[in-house]
Amino acid sequence: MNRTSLSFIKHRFNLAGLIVPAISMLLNAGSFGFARPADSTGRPISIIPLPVMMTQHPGEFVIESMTNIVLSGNSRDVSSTVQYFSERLRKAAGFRLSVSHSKSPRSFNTIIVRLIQDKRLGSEGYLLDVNPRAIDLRANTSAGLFYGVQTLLQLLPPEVFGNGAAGRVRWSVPSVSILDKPRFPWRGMHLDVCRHFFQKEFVKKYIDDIAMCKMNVFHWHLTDDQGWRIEIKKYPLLTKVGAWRNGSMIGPYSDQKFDSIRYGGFYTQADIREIVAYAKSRHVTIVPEIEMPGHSLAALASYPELSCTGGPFQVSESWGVFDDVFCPTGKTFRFLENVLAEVCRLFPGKYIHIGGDECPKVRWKESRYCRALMERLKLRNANQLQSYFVKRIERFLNSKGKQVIGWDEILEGGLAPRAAVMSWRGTEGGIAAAKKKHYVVMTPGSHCYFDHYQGNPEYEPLAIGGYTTVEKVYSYEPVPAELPASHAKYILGAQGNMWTEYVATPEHVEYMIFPRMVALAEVDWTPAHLRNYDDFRARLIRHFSLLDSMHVNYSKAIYEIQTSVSPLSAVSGVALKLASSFDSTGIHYTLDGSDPSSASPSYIEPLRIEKSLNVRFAYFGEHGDLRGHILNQDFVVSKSTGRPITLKVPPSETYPGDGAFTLVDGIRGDPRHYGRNWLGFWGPNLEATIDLGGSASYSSVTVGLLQLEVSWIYLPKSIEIFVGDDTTHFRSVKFLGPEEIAAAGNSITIDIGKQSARYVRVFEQNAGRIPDGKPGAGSESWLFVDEISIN
Ligand code: TNX
Repeated sequence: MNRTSLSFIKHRFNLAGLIVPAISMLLNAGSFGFARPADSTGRPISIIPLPVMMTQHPGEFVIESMTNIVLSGNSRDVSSTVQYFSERLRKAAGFRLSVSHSKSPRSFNTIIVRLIQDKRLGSEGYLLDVNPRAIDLRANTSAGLFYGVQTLLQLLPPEVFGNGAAGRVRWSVPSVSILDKPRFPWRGMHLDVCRHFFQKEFVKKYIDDIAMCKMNVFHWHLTDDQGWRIEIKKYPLLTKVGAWRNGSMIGPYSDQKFDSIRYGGFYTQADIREIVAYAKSRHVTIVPEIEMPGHSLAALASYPELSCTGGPFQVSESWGVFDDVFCPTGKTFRFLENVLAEVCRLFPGKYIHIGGDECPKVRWKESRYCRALMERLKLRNANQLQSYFVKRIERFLNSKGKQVIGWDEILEGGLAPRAAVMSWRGTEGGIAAAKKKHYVVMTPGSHCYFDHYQGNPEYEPLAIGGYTTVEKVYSYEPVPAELPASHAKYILGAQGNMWTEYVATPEHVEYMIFPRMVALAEVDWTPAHLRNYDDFRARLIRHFSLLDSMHVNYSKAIYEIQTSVSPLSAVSGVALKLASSFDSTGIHYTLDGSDPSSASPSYIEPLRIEKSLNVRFAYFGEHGDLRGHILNQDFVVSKSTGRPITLKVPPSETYPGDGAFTLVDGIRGDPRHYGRNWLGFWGPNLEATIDLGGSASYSSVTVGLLQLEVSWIYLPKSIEIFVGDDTTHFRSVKFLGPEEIAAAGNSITIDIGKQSARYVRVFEQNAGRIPDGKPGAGSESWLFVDEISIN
């Protein structure tokens, strides 16, 4: 594992900004706004992604078994789209529509589908007109017709996405006129099938989900350290050896626990052809990714001679970044070219993704061969050697008529002449590439990583870290403000990435991508000035019923209740404020540890917490239905709770909690999530002084403890408690050394004899430099502190 634990924590677990500030967006003055048009049943029209232009007219068209679909024009592509539509209707409604061809179709009880030529629509746009007599769908291309059909389906009752269990439904479509087309040409979703493998059937379902969102690129991450997933005829060991590992990491990375269950799988070339054809029928282009030079342990385990050291290697059971990577020898290039030649034959799309991310240069620097090569090629550093690597592969792929795309590390050491860049470590890489007139796909970790948490980690399945809500995804603007307008055209669009270290099942993948992918779809499709989060959210809630019809396992984190705690004045205790971005009266709570229902008290004002207790709360809809999870917060109230507190040295900006108050807010930190209930000190000692306001008597101090060596977090070397009647004179009442601290569990109660001084000072000595042989050896260690209770 080479990614230092520190940066891992820093980037993945910084939950300090747990409450995402509401984006303020201007409401557009067009036909959309908060008051959305409704159909004759009162059902609001709500299409995601929001179309460019839509006007509603009176009346509706009702599809029934006698409705006729007429194709005007004879394209085979048109009939495949029509088939897609009638097949959906057959499954949902149980009747099959008749399809005929005609140049001048009757305009009664008819759905007319035709190819036209209309400059406004581009290659993916469509026109959809619905009136009580006919539905008229037109586009320049079959892709445009396909997107028109997606819109038509969303105009129908949500049961149209189900498989017939709906009972009696009136298949009505409100009268509308829509002109629509996408903002960006690359509307992507990625799936990592290496960390966990997903069967062919699920890959197809994933492609369906992409298409339903009017997205059009499936980035298929096929090779990595933990598994090689694509059959290559010339190199059978890649799947015989490289597709299997002897175990997998279980639980959080910091646990370093593994099972010993052989795990793996791969797609045969026949599978791949089948999936490529399936994607084509949904107007989705597949971009395969073959990782190089890093993330290549599975290939090296199969063919160790492609490494710098000769191996042997194992397909990795652990997640992370590894030092053993492809060595830039003639043998390696021949191998990669042969592999890529087969890949090019399988995938008809223009782009081949060659990875390029997270490639440590350790082995190259150690290798005599690499040093000599660098000298011969007059390369000044190892980054330039990576650049040489990528350029050489680019030349090969260009010769096969393909374009290279790679993660933003391919910029380091010089970008290959025609390569496109996928910007994941923020947007800087994307901006730099676009300024150089290279095409860019935006996929910054901050907004587009769907392996991050989307709700409060305490209630979510284990994830890699981060915190990316639907609202945050929706707020993403793919064209960076810093980029000169003349270069905006180099931004191809945005893509959501679904890495699967912590995601092992199809249901879990769905949970992570839905509904964030729906938000990203609108970012990619809808003109920026039409986007409005409140309006989107209202449509999203209706979209949930569509996902319900499809039995998609989606997250309801948008209903999550945000909490904040503040001191009570004059007495020990805190006030707990609950907030929902929906009407807060939907929040119901209990204080006795039982689960709330819609009959429990409604939240009206902040709750006064003056003794230790368990508060449970949840959001309930108008019909008393639970939305999201029941949340649960323990409070430990003591004489210090809510009292004024000062710190001699502030905590690190990475773990600032809610400032000093975090130590007296009545909430213990969760040892599995270093979120806002912990303060982290990287190097310094803790010196906290609490003002009890006088007249209190007490005899013990309890502090929390956290030790997690992989994350560089160590217990304090010593703890000393002082008391004082003013803020300048303190006397020591207890000192604890390392043995006593180490013997305690995750908190320690320190007996200090009967005291009544107004001020209590807690001093914790940082453990200092990390010893040799431990992760992060030689660096400062972290001291983590949560609640200080005085009794
Ligand atoms: C970084 S994004 C990686 C992946 C991990 C991902 C987890 C990128 C190009 N590399 O190998 O799966 O973080 O979020």
